[in-house]
Amino acid sequence: MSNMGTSSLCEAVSRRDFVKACVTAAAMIGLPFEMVNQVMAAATANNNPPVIWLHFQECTGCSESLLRSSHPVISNLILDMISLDYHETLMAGSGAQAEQSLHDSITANKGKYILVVEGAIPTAENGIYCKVGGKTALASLHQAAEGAVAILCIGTCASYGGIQSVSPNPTGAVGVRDIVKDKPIINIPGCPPSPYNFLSTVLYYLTFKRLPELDELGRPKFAYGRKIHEHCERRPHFDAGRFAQAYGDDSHAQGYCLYKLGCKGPATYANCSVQRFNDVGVWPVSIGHPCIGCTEPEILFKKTIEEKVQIHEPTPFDSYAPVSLKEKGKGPDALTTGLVGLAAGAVLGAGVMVARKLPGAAATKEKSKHAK
Ligand code: FSX
Ligand code: SF4
Ligand code: F3S
Repeated sequence: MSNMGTSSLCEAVSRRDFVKACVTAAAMIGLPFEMVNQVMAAATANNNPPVIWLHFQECTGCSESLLRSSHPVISNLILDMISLDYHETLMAGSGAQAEQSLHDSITANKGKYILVVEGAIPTAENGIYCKVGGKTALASLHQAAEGAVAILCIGTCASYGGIQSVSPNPTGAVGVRDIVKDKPIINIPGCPPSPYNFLSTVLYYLTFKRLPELDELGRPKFAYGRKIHEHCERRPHFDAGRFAQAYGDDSHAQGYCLYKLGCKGPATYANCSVQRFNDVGVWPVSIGHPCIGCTEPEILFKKTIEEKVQIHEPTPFDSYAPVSLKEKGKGPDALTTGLVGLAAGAVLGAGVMVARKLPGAAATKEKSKHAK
């Protein structure tokens, strides 16, 4: 379906953009610059691992943000590096034809394919709350997991159950790790997750032929090893005790810390404050909304937006960059705060900066090449 190979990869993504995306991914993984060539070689090796991608209880936002985005570099790279044999949202086939395709892919690639799961799995009443082709999600997962070399859970739903698993959880929704116990599982949480976290994980696997180091929640440490609070552009306000008190008031307009509005940044492990989203360098906190902890199974939808999280490290880092304060208004304005964050983001986010300049139409055009 998507074995386009090196030449077509270069057609889909300019050499310059390809190199920048690989440099960004390599930096995210924490590799030295000298290893970028190795990452690029792996990305163009034309050794695409077969991938079966299943959808269960979810909103499809994970696929949407990854593939139908204005960052064609990421979507093209991902689709060209893997051989996407089955994906219910992207494939043109349906009904019995799609079922046959899934069966054939599992049989032909037994023991070789990567299973990507998007969405939670309902377990109540033998899983009757989510069926595809007359088969429960539970049965489909068991069947597809059996021949997989590894399972990649994209999104918080597949990783931990997500919004479906919130009490009273009528369908008994859980994440993959609660059902499959005998396969390596990598969780890429976020609702939806950063496309770069998915891209970097795939690149890591292709480059080193092994899985990245994971934390106790099964997340790649390179992407989820730090709290977003550590690199937040509003952190100087937090350290100085300047907090937004209400949405839209002066303290909010000044760009003050959102902790008192319920920001979960001090307890949320993710790289949003560095990697950022949407090709325009924004993330929830930069546009004035508290982080809701969407990568954390015990926070997302389980704590209300205004609920405050415990702070374990209130002391500021000695190395934290100073921000000069304006006398009037007793603090930097929102633009200054944003620029500080953008400067930090630019270090690791060069690829995002490049990607946002690319025409969005290319992604949609390219996608049709990959669908059956
Ligand atoms: Fe869940 Fe993904 Fe949230 Fe939606 O498919 S992680 S509800 S953004 O999209 O699974
Ligand atoms: Fe940023 Fe939230 Fe931490 Fe405040 S509490 S510094 S807004 S992450
Ligand atoms: Fe999610 Fe918080 Fe990042 S809500 S997108 S982890 S800023």
